[in-house]
Amino acid sequence: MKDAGDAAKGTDIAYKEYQDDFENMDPSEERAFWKKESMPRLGVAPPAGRPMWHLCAVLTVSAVLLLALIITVSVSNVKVDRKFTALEKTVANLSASVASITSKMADTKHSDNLNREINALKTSLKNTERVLTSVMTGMDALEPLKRTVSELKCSLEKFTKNVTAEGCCPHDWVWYSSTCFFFSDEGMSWESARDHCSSFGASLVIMKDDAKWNFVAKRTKPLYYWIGLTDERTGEWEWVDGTPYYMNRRQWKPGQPDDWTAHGLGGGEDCAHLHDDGRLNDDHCSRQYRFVCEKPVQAESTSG
Ligand code: MBG
Ligand code: CA
Repeated sequence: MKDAGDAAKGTDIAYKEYQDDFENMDPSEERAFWKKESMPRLGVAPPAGRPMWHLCAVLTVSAVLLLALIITVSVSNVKVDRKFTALEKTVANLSASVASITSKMADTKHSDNLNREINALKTSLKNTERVLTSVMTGMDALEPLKRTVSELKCSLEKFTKNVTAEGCCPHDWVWYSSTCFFFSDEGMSWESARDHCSSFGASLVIMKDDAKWNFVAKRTKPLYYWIGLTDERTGEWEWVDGTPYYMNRRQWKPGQPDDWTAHGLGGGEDCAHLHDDGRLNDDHCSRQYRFVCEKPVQAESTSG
């Protein structure tokens, strides 16, 4: 790019002259135009003082850059195309599995559990199709596509072999970035929520980056959910894994945290929850709010 920039800067005049020359040129001389200036040009005198080599250099550099650009775009398109084709094959295979399971199930007695699994698979497939279509219009769609396909794979694995495969999340948990998330429907105090997450081998969610925050908040809005952030232990805000929280006002509702005491519940407000817009408020830890747990994806056997 630097070379092209420098060359272009130095050839503004030459370029203008080229245009003038082109306008006045005899059409039969078009071929001669591409010859080096030093070469004898039959029938026509070389235009005095016109640096044709300069123009040729610019054109050559431009052509090389354009060629490089075309090659780069083509190569990346081929790569993306291959990935799409692979994804499409995966989805087709999964579709076939679902169809076979569904037809087998038609012969046997349906348990509620199996029916739920089948419906989950069907929904996942529909979502995958939708995401595949949207992939064609934007690369941002790749992350949800990856998630949907791997959730689908996990559901099938669990359904056919009755195990939670490695890299899969338990039923009703959501996979994101090598982590499984649980969004409760039930409300409870912050301490009970923390213990509940522990009983799943998980913890209340810890959100140290924006991507994770956005992922979680997208699913909690506009309801209140406890997260793994408290100042109950030391008076300083800290995550449930004991790491300090660095105050970022943009993550809190205006005027929060305020350790409000006028609620009449005793003490102030020591536990943080996601508010209706995905920002935080500190509240009395005894409030009965929903909660978000997280744990890393891992191999795990299911019973029954
Ligand atoms: C409430 C918060 C509460 C406390 C109070 C102070 C309207 O929001 O939920 O925690 O901060 O405001 O007035
Ligand atoms: Ca508050």
